[in-house]
Amino acid sequence: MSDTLKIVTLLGSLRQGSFNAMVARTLPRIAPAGMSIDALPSIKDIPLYDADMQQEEGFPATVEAIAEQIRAADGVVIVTPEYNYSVPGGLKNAIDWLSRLPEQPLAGKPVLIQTSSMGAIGGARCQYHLRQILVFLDAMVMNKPEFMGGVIQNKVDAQTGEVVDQSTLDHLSGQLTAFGDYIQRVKR
Ligand code: FMN
Repeated sequence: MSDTLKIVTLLGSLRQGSFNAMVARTLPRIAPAGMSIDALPSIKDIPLYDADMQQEEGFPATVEAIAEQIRAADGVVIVTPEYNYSVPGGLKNAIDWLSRLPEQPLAGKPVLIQTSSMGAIGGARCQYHLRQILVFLDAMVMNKPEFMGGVIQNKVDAQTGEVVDQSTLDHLSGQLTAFGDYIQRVKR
C-alpha cells in the first residue's frame, strides 16, 4: 500500500443531473491530505443480474472493471439516493454482480456510505438497508460519523455541479478524515 490512501466512489444514481453525483464530484477537493478520490465507472450499462448470463457469457466488462478498481483501492465510498425507502435497484444490481465474483472485491474492504435526497432526512432509510446487504459481502462499513444530505437540492450549485453549502462541506470533509483514520485502524 502506498502512502496515499486510494479511495474510489460508487454512484447509485444514473441520471445526468444527479445531486448524488454532485456530492461525489465534490469529494476530491475536500479530501484530507494524503487521500486521493476517483470515480468508479458508471453502473448504468450493467445488465440485470442473470445467473445464466454469468455462466454463458461471464461477467459484464463494467463489473470486472469496477471490481478491479475496488481491489486496488484502500476504501470505497458509496454515494447514493434512496428509492422507495431503500437502495436503488441499479445499485443493488451492481452489488449483486460484484458479490458473485470469485475474488469478491468488497470482502474486508473499508466502505463509507453517503446518501443524499431532496427529502428532509437525506436517505437515512436506504443506509440501513445498504448496511444489511454489505454484511453478507463482508465489507467493513464505517459506523460513524454518518452522512445523510437532506434537502440536497438547496446545498449545491447546479452550474458548477458541486456542493456549496458550507456546513455540508464541513460534514463531508470531517467524515472523509474519519474514514482515513478508520482505514488505518482496520487495514490488514
Ligand atoms: N427520496 C427520498 O428521500 N426517499 C425515498 O424513498 C425516495 N424514493 C424515490 C423513488 C424513486 C423511484 C425516485 C425516482 C425518487 C425517489 N426519491 C426519494 C426522491 C429522490 O431523493 C430524488 O429524486 C433525488 O434527487 C435522487 O437522487 P439523484 O439526484 O442523485 O438522482
